[in-house]
Amino acid sequence: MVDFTLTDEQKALQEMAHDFATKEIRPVAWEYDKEGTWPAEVLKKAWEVGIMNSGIPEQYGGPGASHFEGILIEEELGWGCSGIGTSIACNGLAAMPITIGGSEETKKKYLGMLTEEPLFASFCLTEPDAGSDVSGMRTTAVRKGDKYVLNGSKCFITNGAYASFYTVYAKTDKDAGHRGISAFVVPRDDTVTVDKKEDKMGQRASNTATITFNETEVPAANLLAQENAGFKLAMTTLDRTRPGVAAIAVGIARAALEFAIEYSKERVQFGVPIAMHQAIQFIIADMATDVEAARLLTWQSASLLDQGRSNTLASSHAKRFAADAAMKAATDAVQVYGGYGYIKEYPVEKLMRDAKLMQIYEGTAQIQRLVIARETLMPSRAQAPSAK
Ligand code: COS
Repeated sequence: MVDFTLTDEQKALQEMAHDFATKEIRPVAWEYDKEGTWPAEVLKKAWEVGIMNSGIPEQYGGPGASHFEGILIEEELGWGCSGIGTSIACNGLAAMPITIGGSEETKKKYLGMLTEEPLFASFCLTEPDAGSDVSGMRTTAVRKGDKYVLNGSKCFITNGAYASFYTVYAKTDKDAGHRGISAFVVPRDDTVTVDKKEDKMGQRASNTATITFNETEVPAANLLAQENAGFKLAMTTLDRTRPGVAAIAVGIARAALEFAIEYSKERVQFGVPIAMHQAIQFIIADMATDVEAARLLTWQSASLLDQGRSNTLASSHAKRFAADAAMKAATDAVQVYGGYGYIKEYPVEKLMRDAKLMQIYEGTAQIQRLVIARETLMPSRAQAPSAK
């Protein structure tokens, strides 16, 4: 039997995350958006209540939440503010390659660091000339004795300016395309520079930086999985984290729907609240269906992971559909608000700016469609790389 009912524990977790989003995120979200303020205080509180690093296994000091529990939290964070939600969820992305490919010692050290105090880590894959085309990266890691030396720049790095360590992808064999990439844990030191903080259209509370590694040395033990297995490690990581991105998008779409419902009941035109007009009802009906459908795809993509099954296709379905649903819902919420929707004094223009990023980061809407097309036409037998 398929049952979409949450257990009492899952409901309690969802309520806790909703309560956090209501009390700690919503009251500051629009102000932080305006100023582009990194939400240090909110992040500290999120760490304290255990909704940051929720997926880190218990043996490394984390709450050990399942993937499904993780997305229940992330939908609420996205509902509160996707910029702040992205900042909270960022450690999960950086930690995932360590969880999958780190040695026991590496996991203890670096996953442990994140759970011992409110520290931040960033996932460094994208480069100025290597976005969707991961294998076009130019950052190099050269083995010298018992060390690797890294050189190169990574851009659009979430929490980059505040991270204590980075999970970095670099070429260990320049001529081997995707088979010449390796992944490393790189602690921040003086050779790591923060070159640029981006001034973004939306999700302005999240920090997005360019990070450069200048002759940065790491012990060979910081290699994740095997040498030249980094591309697959990145893909396996993204399969596991895209359900969380989809959940944040569901949260944005739900917020847009709620604002649109509320406003349509207050705003009177032609002598009745605009919610009485079929033109508005149909917009709201489509938003509501999209929220439900996006959530079900998201739940499925996370549940497959918890069952130990491949979710490459499901996570791309979820990420693509939920991101597009968030963009459409936010745009339609602006439409329901009419002229007021376009004004910063009202809440929905922020949602429209925020939603746009959901169609771009962790794999654009087009990359998701590419994965869906490939997986549908030629189902994959791709294997995740193992730990060292
Ligand atoms: N899990 C495990 N292995 C995978 C995989 C997955 N989900 N997807 C691909 N692979 C493997 C393939 O099986 C292939 O293995 P072999 O070397 O054994 O042949 C290898 O990886 C290369 O795969 P592919 O040929 O599909 O690579 P492409 O260069 O065509 O890239 C896309 C595939 C475009 C899907 C990938 O580069 C991608 O996801 N890009 C977007 C990156 C992204 O999301 N960036 C956002 C920044 S992170 S915030």
